[in-house]
Amino acid sequence: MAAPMNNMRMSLEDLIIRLYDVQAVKFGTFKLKSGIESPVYIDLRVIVSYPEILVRVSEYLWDASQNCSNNFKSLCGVPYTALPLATCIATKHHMPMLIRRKEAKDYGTKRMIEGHYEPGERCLVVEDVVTSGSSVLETAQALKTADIDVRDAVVLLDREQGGAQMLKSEGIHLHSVCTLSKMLDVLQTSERLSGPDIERVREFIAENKFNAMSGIKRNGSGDTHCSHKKAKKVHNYADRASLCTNPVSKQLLQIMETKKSNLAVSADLTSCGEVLELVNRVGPHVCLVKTHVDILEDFTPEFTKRLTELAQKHNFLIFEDRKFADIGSTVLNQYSGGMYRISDWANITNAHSVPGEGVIQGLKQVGLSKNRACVLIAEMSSTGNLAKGDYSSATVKMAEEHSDFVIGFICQSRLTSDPSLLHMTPGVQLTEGQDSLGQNYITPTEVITNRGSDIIIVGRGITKATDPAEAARQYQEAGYRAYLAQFE
Ligand code: 5BU
Repeated sequence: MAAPMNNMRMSLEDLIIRLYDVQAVKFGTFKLKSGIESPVYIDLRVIVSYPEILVRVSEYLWDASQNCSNNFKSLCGVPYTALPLATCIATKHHMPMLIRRKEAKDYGTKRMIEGHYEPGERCLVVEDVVTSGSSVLETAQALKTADIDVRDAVVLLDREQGGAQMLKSEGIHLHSVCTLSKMLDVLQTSERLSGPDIERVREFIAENKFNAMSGIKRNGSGDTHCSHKKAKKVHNYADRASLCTNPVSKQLLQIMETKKSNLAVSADLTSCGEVLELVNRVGPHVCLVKTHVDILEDFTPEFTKRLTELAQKHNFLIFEDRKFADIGSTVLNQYSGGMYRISDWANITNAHSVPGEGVIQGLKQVGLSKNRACVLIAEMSSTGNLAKGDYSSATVKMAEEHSDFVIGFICQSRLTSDPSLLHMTPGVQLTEGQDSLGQNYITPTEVITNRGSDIIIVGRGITKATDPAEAARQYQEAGYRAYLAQFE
C-alpha cells in the first residue's frame, strides 16, 4: 500500500494523481457492460483500502455540497461505492444519513430507505462518478417514493457525458468536485498520460454523450435496447389508433392519447371493496386496469358491474389477466362461463401460446362478436421463465396470423415494428430490483424509451404505496415522459 500523504495539504491535483496511482482510474481498452469499448475505466470501490483517500474524497464532496442553494437535513450515498463516502461525511459533519436498499428482498414488508426521517425532509444524494445520471436518479426516486425531497446531488467525478443535464431535467442540481477533462489535464501535466491517450479519451467522451431525458446514447452503439429508436419509425398514439382495425386496440390508443397515460394498474387486492376503492382513486391516471378476479375472496357479479361503471367514469379499459393455457374447447368455456364470465366484462384478456393456435381460436369464438381482444404472453418478467428465443418469435407469428382478435403482447421489449400491435410490460417500478419470489423490476424509462414497449403494468408499486393515487400520478408522468423521449 502506498505511504499515507499529508491529508491537510492534499490538493485536488494530488488527489487525482493518488486516484490514478491506486488504479481507481485506469486507461487502456475496457469492455463496458453495454458492450462498448471504453479507453477509460473508473472504479472508486478500491478507495476503501486507502483511508486517507477516502477521507479526502469525502471532504471534497462536503465542500462541493456547500454550493447547494437548498438546505438539506440528511445525506444518502448511492449504493454501494458512495456508502462509505456518505458515512465519512456524516460522521465528520454530524449530518444524519439515510441508506437506500438496493435489493428489496421481502418486498412490501421491508423499508426501502433505512434511517429516521420526516415526511418532506430534504436529502442530499452523494455519488462517486456520474455518467448518464441514472444511478443518482434511481436513488433520488427511491427517496422521493418515501416522501423525501431531493434537489441536489454531489459527485466526485462528472464524466461529462450528459448526466448533469439529465438530472437537471429531473429537477436535481449536480455539484461535481472534478470533471473528466480536468482529470485528464492533471494527468497530462504530471506526465502520467501521453497526448494520444488523452485524445482517445476526449474523442470517446464526445462520441458517447447521453441525451437528457431519454437516456439514449447518441451514437447508439453496443446496447441492443438503445437501438430501438433508430431502428424504426416511432408513431404517436393518435396515428397508431388510426392504423388499427381492431376496435379494442383503437380505443385503447385513443385513451392513451387523450389521457396522456400509458399506465396500466394491476389491481391485485383480495377484496372487491378494496379493488373498487383503489380503482376509483387511480382511475384518472390509467389507460387500463388489470385484474386477477380469481384472487378475490368475495367475488360476485356485482363487482364487474361496478368496475365497468368505473371504467366509464374514468375512461379506461379492463384487462383480466387470466392467462388461458388450455386446448381451444376448454378455454372457450373458461372464458364465457363459470362464475366469472370474463368475456362479458373484460375488454382484454391474455393467453399463453404454449397450447398452439387452438387457444386463440377457442377464445376468438367467444370474444370476437363481443368486441373483445386478446394479448399473447410472449415474454415474462420472472427469473428463469422459459418464454424466450424461438418461443417468443413463434408467439409473435401467431399474433400476426390472428390480428383480428390478438392486439399485442405481454413482453419485456418491443417484438415487432407493426404499429397496430401493443406491447405491455409487467415488472415495473420506479427503481430496479426484485421481489423475494423471482419477480424482476425495471423502470418506466427502461421499458418505454430503451426497450420500445408501449404500456407499463404496475402492481405493488402503486397498491402498496402510502398514497396510491399519488404513486399512480408519478408512474403516469414517468411513463408518458419516457414515451415523449422517443421523439427527441
Ligand atoms: P407487481 O406487483 O408490479 O409485481 O405486479 C405485476 C402484475 O403483472 C401481477 O399481476 C402479475 O401477475 C402480472 N405479470 C407479471 O408480473 N409478469 C408477467 O410476466 C406476467 C404477468 Br405475463
